Amino acid sequence: MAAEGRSFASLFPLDDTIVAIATPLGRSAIGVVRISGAAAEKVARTLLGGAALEPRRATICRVAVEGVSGGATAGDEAVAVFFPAPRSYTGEDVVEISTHGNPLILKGVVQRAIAAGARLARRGEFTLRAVIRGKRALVQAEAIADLIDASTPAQARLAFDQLHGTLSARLAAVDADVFDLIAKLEASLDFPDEGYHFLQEDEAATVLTRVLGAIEALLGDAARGRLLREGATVAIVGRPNVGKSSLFNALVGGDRAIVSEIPGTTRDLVTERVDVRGLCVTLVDTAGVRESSEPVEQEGVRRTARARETADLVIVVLDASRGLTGNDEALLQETGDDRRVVVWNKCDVRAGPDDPALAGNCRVSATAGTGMDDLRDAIAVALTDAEPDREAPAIANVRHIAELEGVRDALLRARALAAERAPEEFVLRDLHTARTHFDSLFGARTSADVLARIFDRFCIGK
Ligand SMILES: Nc1nc2c(ncn2[C@@H]2O[C@H](COP(=O)(O)OP(=O)(O)O)[C@@H](O)[C@H]2O)c(=O)[nH]1
Ligand SMILES: [Mg+2]
Repeated sequence: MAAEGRSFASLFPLDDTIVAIATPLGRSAIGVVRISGAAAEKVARTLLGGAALEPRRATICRVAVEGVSGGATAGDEAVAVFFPAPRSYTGEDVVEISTHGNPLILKGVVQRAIAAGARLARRGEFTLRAVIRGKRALVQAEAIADLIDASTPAQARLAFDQLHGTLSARLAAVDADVFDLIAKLEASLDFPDEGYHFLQEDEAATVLTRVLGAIEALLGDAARGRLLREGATVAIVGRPNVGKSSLFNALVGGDRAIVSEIPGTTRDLVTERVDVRGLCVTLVDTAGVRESSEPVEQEGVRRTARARETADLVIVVLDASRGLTGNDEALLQETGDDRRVVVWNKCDVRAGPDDPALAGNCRVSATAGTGMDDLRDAIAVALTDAEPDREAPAIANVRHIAELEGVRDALLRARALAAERAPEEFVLRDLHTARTHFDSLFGARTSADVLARIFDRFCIGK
């Protein structure tokens, strides 16, 4: 890998042995310390009192931890497994030591490993080594970070698809087509008399049209992929007392926001993350929009305006028991250009107006809990412009999208040149540019700085 910014070796040394706690820091039945590198087995033996470790066999042993189980006691019970290279997570020699899941014990084991010659691993360093040793493609490594971060099943599925190479396979097929085309054009260059001899008439343009179709399909689904991966912000807005906080609580499933018959109760923004049909939604309850001379409430109204501007979707709540007021009409007008869902609340008291122009998208009762499923569907559909439960898209990561757009732009130029039968050199230049973008997508030529940023998202021990 060529590093453009800082040198790769200075950022990611590979010749030493690294150690870290692989499980979350906290109390649990079992905690795992992972050691990777040429000296992994030697370091582990030192910790475990010289017990021999057979490859891929769980060995029961004891590990003494200073201040906890040293000296007179024989040490905590542990189970160690040795995975010799290359059949391990990193592709290097790896030893995993499971102990009781107490942070003092786990930190003690790491300390002893360091004393025995290992170095504390940096964030994502195990997975980075897996990429460098050829155990994983870069997009798969990124998927591992996504999988760990996922908080809805749909997010996990998206990461899983990527991890299992669905995306890599689709991209590799496109890359292979481009590579074939390059080979044929280069061959034509080496035998100039033949002109486009190695390509049929219009073959380059035909291949490029097919390839561009595949890329456009991937990019077309990217907005939805990003939404799935990164989630969306949804702001609940409306006049005071229409039941915004009640609706917020009903969607969150708890008494998170204060509900009161006194208008102007909610003054600050209250946010909560909820799973709406697999989408990770950050729901924002806002202060009621009204004129007020009270400074705190005025600030609340200002924050509401800001929340509305930054939200991906607004839920405009109307009070069915009161019907439409002048303030409601103003709010409907203001949010007319926003992505929105209009909700008639308090339909347990009175069904909203019959006028179809005022019907709104949803009728609910926040306190009785009716209509909430329809509301969740409406939110998901409004956010995705589609049925929420469609097959998960393959591309979702901003970095991947940007590289793929680079590929598309270069191929569009190449196709235009090929169509007018420009000299091979010109077409080739754009095809090579496309492959440069593919290379950085796959990690074959990703700069050290980009790698540092990608792996910084990982937890230590991964
Ligand atoms: N009957 C009925 N009352 C509701 C409903 N939703 C909210 N309320 C009542 O309306 C009042 C204002 O509710 P709140 O959620 O604080 O409104 P906000 O000011 O818009 O946040 C409270 O007394 C709620 O109990 C509903 O669906 N039906
Ligand atoms: Mg409120």
